[in-house]
Amino acid sequence: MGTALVYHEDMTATRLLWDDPECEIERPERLTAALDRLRQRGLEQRCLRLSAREASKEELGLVHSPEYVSLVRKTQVLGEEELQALSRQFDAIYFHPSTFHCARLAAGAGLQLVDAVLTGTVQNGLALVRPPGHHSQRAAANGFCVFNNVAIAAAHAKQKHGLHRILIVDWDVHHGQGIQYLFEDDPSVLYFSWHRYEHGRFWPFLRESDADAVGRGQGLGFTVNLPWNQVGMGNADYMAAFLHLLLPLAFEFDPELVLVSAGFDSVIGDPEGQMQATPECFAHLTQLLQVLAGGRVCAMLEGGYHLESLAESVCMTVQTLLGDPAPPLSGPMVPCQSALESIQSARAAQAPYWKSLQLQDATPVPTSPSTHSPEGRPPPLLPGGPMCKAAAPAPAPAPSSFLDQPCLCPAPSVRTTVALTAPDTTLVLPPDVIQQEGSALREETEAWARPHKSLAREEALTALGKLLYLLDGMLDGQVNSGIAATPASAAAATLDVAIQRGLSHGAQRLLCVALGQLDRPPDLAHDGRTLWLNIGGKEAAALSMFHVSTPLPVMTGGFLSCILGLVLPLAYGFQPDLVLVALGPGHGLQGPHAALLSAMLRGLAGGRVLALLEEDSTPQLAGILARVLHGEAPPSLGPSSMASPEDVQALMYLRGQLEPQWKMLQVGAFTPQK
Ligand code: Q9C
Ligand code: ZN
Repeated sequence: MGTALVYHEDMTATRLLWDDPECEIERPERLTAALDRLRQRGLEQRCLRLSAREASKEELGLVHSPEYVSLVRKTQVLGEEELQALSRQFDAIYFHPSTFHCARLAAGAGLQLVDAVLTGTVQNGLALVRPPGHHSQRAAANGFCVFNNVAIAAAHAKQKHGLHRILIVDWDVHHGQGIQYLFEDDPSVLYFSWHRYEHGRFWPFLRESDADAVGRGQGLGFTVNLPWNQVGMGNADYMAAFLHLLLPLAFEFDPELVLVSAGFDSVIGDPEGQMQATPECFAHLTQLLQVLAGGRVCAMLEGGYHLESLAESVCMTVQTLLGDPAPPLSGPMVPCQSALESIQSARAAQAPYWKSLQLQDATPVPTSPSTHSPEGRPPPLLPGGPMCKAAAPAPAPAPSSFLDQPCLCPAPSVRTTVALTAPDTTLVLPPDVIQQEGSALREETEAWARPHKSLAREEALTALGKLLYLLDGMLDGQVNSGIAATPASAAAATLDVAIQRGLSHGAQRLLCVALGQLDRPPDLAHDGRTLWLNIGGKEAAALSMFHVSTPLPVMTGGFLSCILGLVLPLAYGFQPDLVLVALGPGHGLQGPHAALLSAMLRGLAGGRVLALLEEDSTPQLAGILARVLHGEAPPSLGPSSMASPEDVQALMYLRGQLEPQWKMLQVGAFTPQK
């Protein structure tokens, strides 16, 4: 359905006119660097370009006081001296004669984006704006922010579009205290922010940025703060925060719209953030958010001061909004101790308000004593303080031995292929999804089938030929993802052949997610090249770190905890370069559940996912999986039920067994119970 890019060149006009080392990083080149890179990559051309309009007085009045709006309006006619004097009345702010115009365009861009998404003109989009917004308050400019663009967009979505549940994800490295203040008693806006905090020693030095600030009144539990107490947080830390904190709450909240305060000062290289996450991580964060709210994601630029990192991360975000698969994450997927402590303390603070966090967190973790000074402003941190990664334990020996770079092929020419046994004319598919005609050579197919009794039948052989042809296309890098079908009686053997074929034709690490009654192939080598995960086993069991089985969760809540708490942490820890997901006999998954699982597995292996269905699956199921693998948003699951005690028990047991090897399973800094 398309991606909007909202921009106006006029927003490059505002700039700092005097000397101020704190403010000089917020400069016009931030926008031009991002836009130039989008053009270079051909991404801008793939978007629906919208020219930003100015927000009206009434629209600004949705969150700001009339007096404050008039004050900012008057800066248009002030001289440099007066601008500087007024700027000094706020923290980390500069005004320019063009500030009012730019800030109205920035807020207007957000409104246009939300309107385009909520009227169905586009699926999602990015507003490239400055000045940023998330620090701005009802009657105050703050931290380079004049009008609160994202907050205005949220208020507008409620007022003009009648929305009841809006999720705001603030991945900027600073706390968007402005957004927090504006919605802290409002249960219709769930505000999540992670931020550099260092126990209160980092700007804006607020007590209410800590994890125990959870909102007030009706809004209790709808403010979620994740303070980072060390610098150097990386991909594993950010992914753990999403999997173990944000996403459980977000699914339970079931938003109708996702707004992203998309600051990129949380990326490696940024002088403000001092974090380590790479630009690719933002492709993954975006992709994870796209499974919410039917994919209605509106991102608006906030901070980001390292031009190279900013430009690259903006490209990663836009590329993912456009539906391209995310590039694999690099580096060991081991969250650091400090990150785990933060995630655990935020989970503990939120647990009273969210059923998805209850039951699971049996062992509370003592957090470090508060270091707030009596004056409220803690002493500044000594330069060269301990870096997070230096303190982190070395990665577990077993996985690190095969943590070589995943093999990266050039972008495939075909994104998704459907290789059903008989081409189905009733399938609803995007125009560029190909229905595959080809099959592997007959002799070759027979050779692969020979060891398997269940593959002797003609129907099974035909299906296998099509699957092998698709798999070869994927391994050769012509095709990115696809679906294939097989007779139910041949599902296990077909999957076995697919695994062997994948491993012998270039896959270094193959993740196999088998749903329903599918036994692990008997001759599968224990060499760590295959991670076998069966969902639908009789009981939770980890025969080895590469052979995991868990019962099929019965309720939506259990299914989500299984994906977020087990499947994805294992998958991201394993870093496969090929993913097979098989819906075998008795998988019992409904379309939306299967779609969600497939959509989330698409974050692995550069989106190289092959889904294997039973031949008698409905065309609806085949269609929905093809569309999701192609990059469309899965349908919302709706309100989630609580996980059953059995589901939670299975998850806790496996976590206890597997946490020592798979560090992404950790949700907190506690020693697992045996
Ligand atoms: N070195 C945004 O990213 N200065 N605003 C902090 C600490 C203020 C950041 C000084 C930073 C404001 C939108
Ligand atoms: Zn920031």
